[in-house]
Amino acid sequence: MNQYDPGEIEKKWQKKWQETKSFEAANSSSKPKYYALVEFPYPSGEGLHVGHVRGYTAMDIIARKRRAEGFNVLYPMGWDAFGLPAENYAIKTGTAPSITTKENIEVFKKQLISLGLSFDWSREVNTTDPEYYKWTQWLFLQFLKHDLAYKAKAVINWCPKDKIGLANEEVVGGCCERCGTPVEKREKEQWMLAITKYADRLDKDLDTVDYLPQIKLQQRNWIGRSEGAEINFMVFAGSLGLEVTVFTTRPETIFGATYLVLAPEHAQVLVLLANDEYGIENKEEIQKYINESRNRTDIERTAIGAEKTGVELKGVKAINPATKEEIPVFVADYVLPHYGTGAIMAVPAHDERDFEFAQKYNLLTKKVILPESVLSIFRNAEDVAIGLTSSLRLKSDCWSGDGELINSGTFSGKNSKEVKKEITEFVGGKIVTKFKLRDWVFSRQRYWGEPIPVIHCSRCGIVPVPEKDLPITLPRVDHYLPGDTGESPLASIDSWVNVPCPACSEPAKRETDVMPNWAGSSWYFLRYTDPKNSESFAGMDALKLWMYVDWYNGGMEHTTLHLLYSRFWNKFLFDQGLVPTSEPYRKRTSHGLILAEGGIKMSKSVGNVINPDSIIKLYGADTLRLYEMFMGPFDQPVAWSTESIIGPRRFLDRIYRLAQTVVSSEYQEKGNSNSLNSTVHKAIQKVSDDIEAMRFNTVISTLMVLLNEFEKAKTISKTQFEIFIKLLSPLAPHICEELWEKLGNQRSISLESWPVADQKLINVNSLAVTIQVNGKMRAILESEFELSEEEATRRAKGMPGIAKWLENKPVKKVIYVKGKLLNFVV
Ligand code: ANZ
Ligand code: ZN
Repeated sequence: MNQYDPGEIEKKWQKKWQETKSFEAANSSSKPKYYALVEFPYPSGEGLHVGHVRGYTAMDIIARKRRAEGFNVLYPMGWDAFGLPAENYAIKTGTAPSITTKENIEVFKKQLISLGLSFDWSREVNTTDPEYYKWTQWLFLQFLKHDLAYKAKAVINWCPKDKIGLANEEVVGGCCERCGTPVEKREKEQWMLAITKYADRLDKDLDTVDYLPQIKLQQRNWIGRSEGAEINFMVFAGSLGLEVTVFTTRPETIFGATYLVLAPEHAQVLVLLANDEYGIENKEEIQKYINESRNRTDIERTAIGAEKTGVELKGVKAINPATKEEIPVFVADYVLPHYGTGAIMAVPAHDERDFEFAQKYNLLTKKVILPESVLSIFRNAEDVAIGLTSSLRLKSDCWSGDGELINSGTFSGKNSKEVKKEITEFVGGKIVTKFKLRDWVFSRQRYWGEPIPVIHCSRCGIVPVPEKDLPITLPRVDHYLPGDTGESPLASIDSWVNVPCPACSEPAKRETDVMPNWAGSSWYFLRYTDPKNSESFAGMDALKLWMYVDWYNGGMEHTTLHLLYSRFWNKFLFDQGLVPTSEPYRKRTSHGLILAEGGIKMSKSVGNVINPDSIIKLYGADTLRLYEMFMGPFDQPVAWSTESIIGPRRFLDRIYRLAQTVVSSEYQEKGNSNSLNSTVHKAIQKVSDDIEAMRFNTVISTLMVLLNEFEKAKTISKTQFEIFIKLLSPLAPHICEELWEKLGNQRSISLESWPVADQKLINVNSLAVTIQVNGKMRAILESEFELSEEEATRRAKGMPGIAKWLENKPVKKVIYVKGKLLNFVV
């Protein structure tokens, strides 16, 4: 053996894996299946990013470990290739996006292969391939058929630079997520997908999946379930009356509702302005205000502390249904049109925003809830009532918590939490659930996307393209720039646009909008199960075999976009009987971002982007993989440090050197110490556990410690060294294959089974108590001395691996065999 030469070794094994189809998933197998998924990349002109490498390597480690554990593993890869960069490049250079996309994919694929990622390349998918987007179009037609796709005038976020409508999720801090230009509002006809119809289940079913807590929380907040009440207020304008329905989560505060607010966009505001009979006295002022508020973002409008503005509707009064008192009515843009009912009852004493507004416009603030803390002060007072009234006048701040109701008629004295339903009924309202989630703007007036497969006929209206005519492919165009009025470049291709109506054969026109770049990724995980199927998007047998995805790792930035969208598509397809599971992903994790040196963002303009190719060339792919897994906790952002890469490289050099001694000496299986064996088996346990928990940095440090022990030991056995190589192989697969072969093994290490820790060996040097729950071994408790029953019980209960088995289950009995075994009977 000579020097460690990753360049040579890595190419050799990549070729072998490819030739022997080492990582192809079997469509029929006696092994249990395991579906490991990572987000497929957009093949940009910049090539692979070191951030991709982090997530892909992590799942590669899991996938390789699962294969070794005896699973039939699906770990696929593909291209999410529709999108703006290729189109913007086409606008600049005239090169068709299909051409640049193809070139970029070639580069990306070469890069991924050079990393030794164990993808099943036989299942590669490409969202821009007509054979793929045929099914994206077909799926759209299913939504259309079930009234979940519709066209509507929508005020959308409009990026004046990209000339594109943006979904709410694509607006970051009031600016276009892509180019940073401040977003404007525009009213446009858009295709929408009715994701709100699934809001309830998208929220509730989070209970059934294993996502990181912060991922669940973000989705829950985005969906924004809110339990409250709808209550009608009579409104009198001139001699006429009408009803305004408000949504409130605090119906119990209604006795303190001192004015009513309608969003400027509220339909009834338009009615009031349109008809002179309502006798609005300040129409012009109101109209001016409505126009001004149009360009303020939702966040600017609603943030606590943001300047509140509004205009009173002069000549209009509402009646508070609880107090029967007259209250004024305002339009104010801190009330949003698309949430609740777009109208609120304002309770300035108990709602911060109402309080700010009431202060500014000098409106009545009436307390109806007394916090428990204040209450206790007055409990002992002689005359509680007098005390309360004076305290109310003194205290001017706003209490948004619960407490005892006051000034609330017969409800006074009751606990605010307990009367929501009663008060709602008292004023004739009803209990309702609302969601913040909005329907998904599903069209773009651009070129490089899936054409929406419908035809507009002046007689028949919107006619779906017959399924046999799919795919509707993108025509060649000469100009990629959208029109200034915002229509797609497709609109100018007469030969493509003009078609006979599929229903009546009269001249009709194709829809020229295309789908957003979130379409293809909403179902790609389904296509991987059966990527070549030409009869359907995926066959039920393949879907039943592979779904659902066992583990999905991806970026935190996709939590409220792709992750939510794809759950929605999957649920819809489940309802149609087209997929076997209601949720697509059983487990979801996220990796932290990789930042440039110094902790700033990597960006081309700053010139601090690290190209994985150059690292591979200098140090090897195994080193890059190890480095990225070693940088820091997997879920945390970390800064790149080229200086630190040398550490993992030296580690591999040392392993390579040690292998030489192992290979050249006569192995003495019996000649090595028990203590070294114990260290090896502890490492098996630790590495196995840490890989499952994605603690890759400690996986590597454990292996580093083990290597130190090996180097110190006079003799190590071949078996011990082989275990070490097996443990390292998911992380640094090339060097491990090479050494495995050098040790005289015929079969690829990727076909070997995962080492199992011998619990007896783990416990040699330290005292160890086996912890059981109902007689089943659940953990090993190590200690430096013999534990008393009490101490052992206390420590065991504190172990996460045990706590989860005892959760909500009273312990009936504890059986303790001193220093050996502790069994909880539950
Ligand atoms: C009266 C009230 C009294 C309220 C009180 C709060 C506190 P969440 O929890 O986010 O659902 N609201 C309702 N519709 C609104 C809209 N379209 N735009 C802005 N605000 C709106 O919030 C529900 C509460 O937000 C509702 O309950 C309403 O104010 C306000 F002490 O009604 B509340
Ligand atoms: Zn027709």
